Amino acid sequence: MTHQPTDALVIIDLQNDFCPGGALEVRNGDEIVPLINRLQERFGHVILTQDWHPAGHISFATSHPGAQPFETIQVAYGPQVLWPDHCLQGSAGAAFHPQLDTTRAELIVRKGYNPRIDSYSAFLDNDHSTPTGLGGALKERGIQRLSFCGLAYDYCVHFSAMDAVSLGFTACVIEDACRAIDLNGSVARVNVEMQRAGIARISSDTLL
Ligand code: VGL
Ligand code: ZN
Repeated sequence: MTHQPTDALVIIDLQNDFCPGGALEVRNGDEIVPLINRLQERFGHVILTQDWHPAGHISFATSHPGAQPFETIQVAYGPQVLWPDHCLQGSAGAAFHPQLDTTRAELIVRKGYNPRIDSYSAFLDNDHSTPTGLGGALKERGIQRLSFCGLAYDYCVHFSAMDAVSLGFTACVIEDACRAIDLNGSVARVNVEMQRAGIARISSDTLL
C-alpha cells in the first residue's frame, strides 16, 4: 500500500504557531508529531507545506480596523475568516515544530505569501484560481495518491484534500494524525464534504 512510487504523504502546516503556545494554537496540535514521524517511514515521498504570511496579510484581523479574530468578513474572493497574526515569514512561529523530522521532505510548499489572498489549500489560493504549483510538481513525479495529515484538520488539511481530488488525485486523510480548530461546527461540516468528495478518513493503524 505505502512506499509505492505513486504515493505521497503530505504533511500540512506542522508549525509552531499552530501548536500549543503559538499564535493560532490548535488544541493538542503538537501531539501528532511523533506519529507523523513514524508515518513518514512508510512513504517513499514526503511533502511539507508551510503557512508563510507577510506582515499585514489579508487574513489577519489586525489588518481590518475594528475586526476581531475568528470573525468572517467578505473580501474580493468571498468569505474570509480573520485570524490572529500567525506564521509571519521568517519568524519562530512559522518554523516547523522542532521535533518534526524534515530530513526526508522532497518538497516544501509555502503558501499564503500573497498579501491580498489567503491560501488554506496546498494547491490553490482561496480565490480557487491561483495555483501553488504543487499539483503540477506531483504529476510530473508520477504521484497519484495522497495521504494528508497535520494542522488544521478542518482548514488547511480539508481544503488541500478537496483540491487534490478536484485535480484528479486520489486522497485520504489520516484522521488521528490531524488536530482541528473546530470553529462554528467546522469539523462536522468538512466531514460531510469530504465524504461526498470520496476522501476516505483512515486511521494510522492501517499504515503502520
Ligand atoms: C490555517 C488558519 C489560517 C491552517 C492556516 O493551517 O489550517 N488555518 N492559516
Ligand atoms: Zn494562515
